[in-house]
Amino acid sequence: VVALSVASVSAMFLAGCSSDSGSGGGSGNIAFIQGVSGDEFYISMQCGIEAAAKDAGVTVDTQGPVKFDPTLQKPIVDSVVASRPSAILIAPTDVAAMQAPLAAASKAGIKVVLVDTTLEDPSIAVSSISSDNKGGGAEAFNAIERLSPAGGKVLVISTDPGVSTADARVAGFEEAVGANPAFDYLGVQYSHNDPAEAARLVSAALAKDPDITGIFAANTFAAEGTATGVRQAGKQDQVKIIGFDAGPAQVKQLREGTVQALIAQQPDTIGTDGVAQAMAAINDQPVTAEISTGFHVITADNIDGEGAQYVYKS
Ligand code: T6T
Repeated sequence: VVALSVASVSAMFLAGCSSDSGSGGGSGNIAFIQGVSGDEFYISMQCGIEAAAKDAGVTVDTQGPVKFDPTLQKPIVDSVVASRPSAILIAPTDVAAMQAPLAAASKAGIKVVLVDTTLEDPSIAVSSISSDNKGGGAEAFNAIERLSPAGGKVLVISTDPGVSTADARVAGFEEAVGANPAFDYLGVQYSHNDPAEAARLVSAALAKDPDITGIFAANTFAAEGTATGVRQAGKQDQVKIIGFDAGPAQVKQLREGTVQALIAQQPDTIGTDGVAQAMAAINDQPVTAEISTGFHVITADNIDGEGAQYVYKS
């Protein structure tokens, strides 16, 4: 067993993971490739992965591109594949662009486990683990419906097309909003995972349609920027915001009352499940092709109770 790399030890320390699990004395090494580095969702997932890897007695090395961008993630995959780990846990940044690099990993005999996002053809992976993204998107609309039963104009701020998770959340929202004629759906706009761009899009949307009643923001960065845009327009009492994810800054916006609900994922569970599937594949044991880890709704009413456990680590 190769010693735990300095990079992953310091990352574990920085991430503030609480892990006192023991070593199971297994063999193998796992590479975790994040969708983007510095994102609390993937930091929390890294905590789950490192704890589970420690239990299994295998090493883990974590890397991520500085932007959620396949042109930056592909070279990381290529160099990791060249280093021949036993398994790669990865959140592909694009359903199409990451297909060939990961097919090459699988062809090289590396067990690929998709964590969070997926591919156009996930059959190259031994297992795919994600939240119920479509269900979470539908729940976001249900929350807006409960907060504004009279209906009105609603907008979606997403990241980029081709990100499977965000696309599924948008699809779930669109299906739900389409079933309620009291709502006027203004469509989806893409913020490229940049909070400043999300804030700009929201400002422009509110200038065009000053009577927007609800906005669904499909991930952390979209949600942070959406809240900023609404606050800058002074419309926080009028516009209900539902954000996907539960990073600390998002929770602050929830507590301040700018955001009404967060659809939280369980990134640590996705990570531990990912390691379990990788270990099963490495040891020629049965794997589960698809695992859903659901979602949880956090509001001001439960953030100090059962909602608190779903807040991401930073
Ligand atoms: O929403 C998560 C993740 O599920 C998605 O695939 C990309 O964005 C996040 O990492 C949040 O920033």
